[in-house]
Amino acid sequence: MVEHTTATPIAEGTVPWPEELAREYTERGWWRGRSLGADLYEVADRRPAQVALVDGDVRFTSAELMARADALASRLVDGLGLRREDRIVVQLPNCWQFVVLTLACLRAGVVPVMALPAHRQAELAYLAEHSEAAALAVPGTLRGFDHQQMAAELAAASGTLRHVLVVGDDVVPGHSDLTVLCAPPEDAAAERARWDADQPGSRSVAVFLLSGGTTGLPKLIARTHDDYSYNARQSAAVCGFGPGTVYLVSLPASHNFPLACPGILGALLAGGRVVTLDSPEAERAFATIAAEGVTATAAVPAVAQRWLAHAAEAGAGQVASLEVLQVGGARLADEVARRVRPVLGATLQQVFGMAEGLLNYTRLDDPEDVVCTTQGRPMSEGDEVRIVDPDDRDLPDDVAGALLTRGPYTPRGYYRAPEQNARAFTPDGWYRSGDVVRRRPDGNLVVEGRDKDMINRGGEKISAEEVENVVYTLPEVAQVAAVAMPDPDLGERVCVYAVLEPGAALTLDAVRAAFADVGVARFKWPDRLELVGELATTKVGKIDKKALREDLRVRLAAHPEEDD
Ligand code: OOB
Repeated sequence: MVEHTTATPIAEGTVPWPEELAREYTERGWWRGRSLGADLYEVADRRPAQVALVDGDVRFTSAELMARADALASRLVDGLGLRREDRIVVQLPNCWQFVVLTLACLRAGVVPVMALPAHRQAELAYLAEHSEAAALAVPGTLRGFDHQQMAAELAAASGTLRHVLVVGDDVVPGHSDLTVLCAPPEDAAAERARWDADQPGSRSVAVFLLSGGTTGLPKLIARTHDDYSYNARQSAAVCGFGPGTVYLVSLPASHNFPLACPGILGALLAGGRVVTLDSPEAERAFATIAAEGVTATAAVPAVAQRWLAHAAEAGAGQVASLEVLQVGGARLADEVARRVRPVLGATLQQVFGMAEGLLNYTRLDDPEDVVCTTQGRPMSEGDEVRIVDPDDRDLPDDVAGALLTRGPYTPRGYYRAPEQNARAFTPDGWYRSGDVVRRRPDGNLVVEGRDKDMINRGGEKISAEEVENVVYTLPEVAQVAAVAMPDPDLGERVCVYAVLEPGAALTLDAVRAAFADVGVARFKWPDRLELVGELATTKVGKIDKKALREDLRVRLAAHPEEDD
């Protein structure tokens, strides 16, 4: 049995906005100075009988949803002993329990750490440790993988994890059944009064999001009640969400895009309805859109392409209710963008966003040219954007450069990461996004590429360094570099270049086995291995990834069949 340590207060690891800006953001009404739970109740009180959440046969009105959230908040605190600011790593598929748990955390001031269902031991152990999490929420078994067993092992090895919450049929003794904990309260008014009287502060952390990742391990982004509420509300305004909105969440719900851009929170804060689905697979998504009259949803480009292909084959009759298709997370090709309206009959909205904050949207009434060839413009008057050259000098319109940003929903630093913060943020608080963009004279941004060492595999962000660290665990390997490999479906995949030790041999399967052993999410596993005698370097002796990508382009043209 591991001894449990007391978690560090969150405030010690966060970088707050300067006070004068916080005041300005509040005066301008961007920050409301209250908890997200209060915002949600304000809306729910106006339409308590409105159906707010749908998951298959499960339907909750907004009053029922909030009551369950309050009841769960009390059970987490009274039953499990969680306290304000305790962290809970949430690894759940899209399901109603995810929504109830998230809202319960917002009410009680327990902070969810938004992990992905694809994560495995390596990522979850790190997230639990870095956040000093007291609890972990998992599905029982998902896509043939026993998450409950993994969670039990993680808890046994952790110095902080005291509880495993499970959504599933066979909850093992010692774990808590989250579905049971989500039961309606006996006295909804009393539960509500309790949490109304005891709300988390508006500047306290509402959720921890995961960074897209350029370092060895993902960084945590502390989003406050003030800033995340604004993130969701302003997104909802830009996307025209209202009480008639039926929002389908089929991308992983813990990702910022479907969670709050406007996503689940934006739909609820607009008085609309959320429909959960645990996969964006075209046939099921279309059937759900038809059954529930979905009006808006979010997709990554790879999913949008599959939906277009499905509609081209099966027709778009099932998606007749769909008004807005948001696409973001990775660059959408202009040619694909142009097909969205003719094929699906919905308005395309491009979304260029980041868990770190800044959100750019094309507007629903933008001309076709803007919607199909740009990634939109910042959603808030408070967003500051600079496009700079390598010496941080501002560039004129139409010239591509590095995007820096600050604003009312872009935090000033990662959680407990002073070294990374020194690199990723300027001393005056600008976040270096690592994206290379060009601003058109009309203000819209076009994403031209990036200068960060990340691979964007169909919207899933993979840190090259993290991949390299796993490959380096292999004794056969002397030197390694992970680079993005172009892919028609996913946009990019992972290619690993390796120099082996003298006399050693290595196959792609052996490399992937190492990823399985370490317990790394499958989307990070290399798709291709290139064995070379040496790795090209730059003048200063760093591995020249640009040269490797060019080399890969030539190799792919010559031997495409080696692709796994
Ligand atoms: C979204 O958030 P993250 O944190 O997973 O990834 C952010 C990065 C951006 O810095 C950029 O490199 C890339 O993902 N990205 C795009 C893009 N949207 C995101 N690159 C090109 N075109 C786009 N439309 O991915 C995210 C967060 C909120 C809303 C939407 C996406």
